[in-house]
Amino acid sequence: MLSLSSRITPDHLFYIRNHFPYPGVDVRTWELQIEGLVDRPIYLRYQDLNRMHQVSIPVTLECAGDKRAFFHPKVRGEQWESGASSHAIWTGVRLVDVLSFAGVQMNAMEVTFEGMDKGTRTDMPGEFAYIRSLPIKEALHPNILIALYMNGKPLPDQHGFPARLIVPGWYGMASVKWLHRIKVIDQPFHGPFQTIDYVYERNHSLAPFTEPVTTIRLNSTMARPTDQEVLAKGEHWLVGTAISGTYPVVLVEISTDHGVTWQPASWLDPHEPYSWRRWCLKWTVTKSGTYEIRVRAVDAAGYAQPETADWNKKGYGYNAVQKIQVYVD
Ligand code: MTE
Ligand code: MO
Repeated sequence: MLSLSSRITPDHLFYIRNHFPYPGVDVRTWELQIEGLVDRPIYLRYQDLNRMHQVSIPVTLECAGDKRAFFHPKVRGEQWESGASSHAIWTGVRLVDVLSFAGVQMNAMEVTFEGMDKGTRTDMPGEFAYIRSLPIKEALHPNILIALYMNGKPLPDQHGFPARLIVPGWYGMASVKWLHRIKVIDQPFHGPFQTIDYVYERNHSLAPFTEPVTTIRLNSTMARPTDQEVLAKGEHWLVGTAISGTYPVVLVEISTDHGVTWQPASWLDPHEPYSWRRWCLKWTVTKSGTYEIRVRAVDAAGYAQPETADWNKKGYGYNAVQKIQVYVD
């Protein structure tokens, strides 16, 4: 959710996405276990982590299902429009520091991250914990955090207290909350949260295929005005955000005439690698009527957002050029 006064989302507006009921964590007995293919399996208490070297990184989280409601044909799942993205400054210990301390062995292939929440699924029998993995190469990236603080305060319960993973640039599912176990393994992990969920699944008749959901796709979102809003004649500020998990976003363009002409928006924030960038454009409208406003972003590699989103069965990664309609009185 965008705040006009700050790049940071106010706590009460930060989106929340959980697969299971809250685990209820007692920090006095909580420990983070590092195990598997490591030379020294370790247990870290909250105080231990707090005594380690901390870094702060601004990171925007976006749910892979953000904007799912805009897919045609419709797909099942939470019918997010564009609210499932928020920005915060995360502070914690670098994952690579903890892994180096434990000593990752040569045959490591992936690292799994387990949350304390668990429950049942409708598509598979049994009880599951929320577990995700990262390839070892990704897991050793210095910007991945075991975050203890969000905007300078201990993580709120709903965002993963006492510790969560923050994987900058990836969709939100990778940032495991209520983290309590990290395990180094020598084979690919096949848990349901990365084999059934969070895969782009396309049923092309000849060659159906799946591909894991990873980094945030280039996207831009209009926050104001909202779709179907009624505006008075005169000056209006069009404002929104743009993001990409890979190449920097370099341009946001707006069209108020069905894509015939485009005008560049101005930036409200400097570029930062893992953060959304707020943009704005003043729009002066003198004639009443119905207007369609389009917004699209372009990244440093020259990619622009697609006209239509890449449809997939579970509705992840929607990033088509946004179109809204407003009425001017
Ligand atoms: N971690 C655990 N343990 N359990 C979860 O259900 N949901 C993931 C991720 N981490 C989840 C989790 C998903 S899908 C998203 S989009 C983000 O958390 C949302 O983080 P937030 O609720 O702090 O915004
Ligand atoms: Mo998500």
